[in-house]
Amino acid sequence: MIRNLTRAGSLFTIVGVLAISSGASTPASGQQPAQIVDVTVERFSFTPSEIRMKAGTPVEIRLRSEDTDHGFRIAGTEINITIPKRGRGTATVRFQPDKPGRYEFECSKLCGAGHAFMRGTIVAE
Ligand SMILES: [Cu+2]
Repeated sequence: MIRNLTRAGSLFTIVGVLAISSGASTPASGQQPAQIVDVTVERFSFTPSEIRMKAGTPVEIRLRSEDTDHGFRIAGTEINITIPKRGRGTATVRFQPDKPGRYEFECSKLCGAGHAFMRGTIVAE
């Protein structure tokens, strides 16, 4: 499998879904470089399930499924995207909370018996 990713994070190749949504994020031009976090998604977990970041600095969360379609929803925000099934690419979310706090996320697509346990936390410090 060919991957074409730059370390800087400003350029990346995505096969599949690109979703950018955050109440706090700025327009595409003049964005701060984001902290990149790769998350593996599978029945019934997100790995890592805890993401640590600095408030005010954007984080770019790249979600890749190891099995079926999943969802990624951050409670209290408008972020809610579908993660395509294995082999269909990566879903990317940019998130930039202004204030320190804990932001809970969960799978938003019914994926089986353990669906309700697919949760995690973003800790903005
Ligand atoms: Cu699910």
